[in-house]
Amino acid sequence: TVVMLAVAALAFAGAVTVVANTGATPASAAELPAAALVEDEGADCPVTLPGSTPSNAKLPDPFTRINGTRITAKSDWRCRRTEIRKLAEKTVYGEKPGKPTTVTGTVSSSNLTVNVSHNGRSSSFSAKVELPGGTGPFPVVVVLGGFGADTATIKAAGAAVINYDPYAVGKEGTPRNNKQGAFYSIYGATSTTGLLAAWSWGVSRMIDVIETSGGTILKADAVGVTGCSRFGKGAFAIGAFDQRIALTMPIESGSAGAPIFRGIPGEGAQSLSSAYGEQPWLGDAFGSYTGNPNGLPVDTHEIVAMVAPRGLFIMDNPHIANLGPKSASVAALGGAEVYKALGAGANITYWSDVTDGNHCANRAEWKTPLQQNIQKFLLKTGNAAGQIRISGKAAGNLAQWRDWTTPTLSDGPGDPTTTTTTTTTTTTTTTP
Ligand code: MCU
Repeated sequence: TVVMLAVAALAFAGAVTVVANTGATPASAAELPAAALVEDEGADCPVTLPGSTPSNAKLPDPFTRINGTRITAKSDWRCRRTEIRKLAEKTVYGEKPGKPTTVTGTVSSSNLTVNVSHNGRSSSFSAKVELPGGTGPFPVVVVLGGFGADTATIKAAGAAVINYDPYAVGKEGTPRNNKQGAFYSIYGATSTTGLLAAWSWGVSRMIDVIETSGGTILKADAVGVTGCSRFGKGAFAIGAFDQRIALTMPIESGSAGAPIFRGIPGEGAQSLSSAYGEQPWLGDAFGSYTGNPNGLPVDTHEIVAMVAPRGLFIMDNPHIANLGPKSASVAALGGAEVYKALGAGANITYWSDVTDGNHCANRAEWKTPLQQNIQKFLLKTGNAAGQIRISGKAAGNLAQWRDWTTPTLSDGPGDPTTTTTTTTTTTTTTTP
């Protein structure tokens, strides 16, 4: 079934653009794409990064490979996504290393511990666990920081909460050449990887522990992540960089979060140099792009696309231009094109249609979509379609930002570079 409602784009300020997403709506919850079983499904994809990329004032085409060819099949997305991941690591976030040699830990009804060792170095961190009512094992939402996320609604919906202190893994307030925290104890204080990728690595290691914990308390295949503001930047990167995460829910993330880098200067959001300089959230390599976002080979619509086809619920505040809500809406609309091409248009929600202008306020408007997203992607009891609800106060226009079209991707085998399956059947008939 394809749901296609008309776009009500009203021209006066304060209008809300509501789009019922157009991707094929799965007929039943059983057809929903599950989160992947591994952190990176494209780990084996060969990627040769270009030495340089031409300047581009528009958003890079998510469907065009580094070698200039366009993907034609849904199955081609796996390795195209890996290209985007590698480009994003190289220019935006810094490298997020895979699973270390040893990861051990424990899960109890009140606490989760992680011990990591790699190349002769080791580190540990822990996080408080809160269970909802009822009997486990429970889906779980990793909540970064202590504010902005509606943990009461999350628990009422039936999911557990892990209170993750990202600073234990990547501290703020340190200079770039002396980064601290459990990540940097392993990879070094001069690692060029930024805090968002380090926080991301921390969540991946918590999922490693949940996977090996016996599965009686928390479910490793029903993990969500959320956080507001700087922790919204974190939630966004965390969901993009681990395909085991079933539901990604950044809130009011601002510059270095959802907003397209290319739109930030024009919108008057927190400048790229301010966000880069305030904390080492982004990788050190981003320093070359703060005055030249057009030089980036990726933009955040492709970070949205890295989450596809998994559940994504981006919450934003249209009342604070410093957060770049227009630019965030463009990222959502651009990334939604990849969701649609994958037949998962109903799995993304962008919602900036809210009244309270306070940053990280607890908002009545988000309670129902929050519950619906938890039911759909974590509990697997619901199947509500995603929604694009962009406040007319901060509505970006994707058409202005792209010069590419969205392909119809086939369900069949992809290009030979990504799929090589040859079946030869020989039938021998012997006549007696
Ligand atoms: C929106 O996130 C950040 C913002 O980028 C910073 O400039 C400001 O200092 O803090 C915001 C935040 O995390 O607020 C809680």
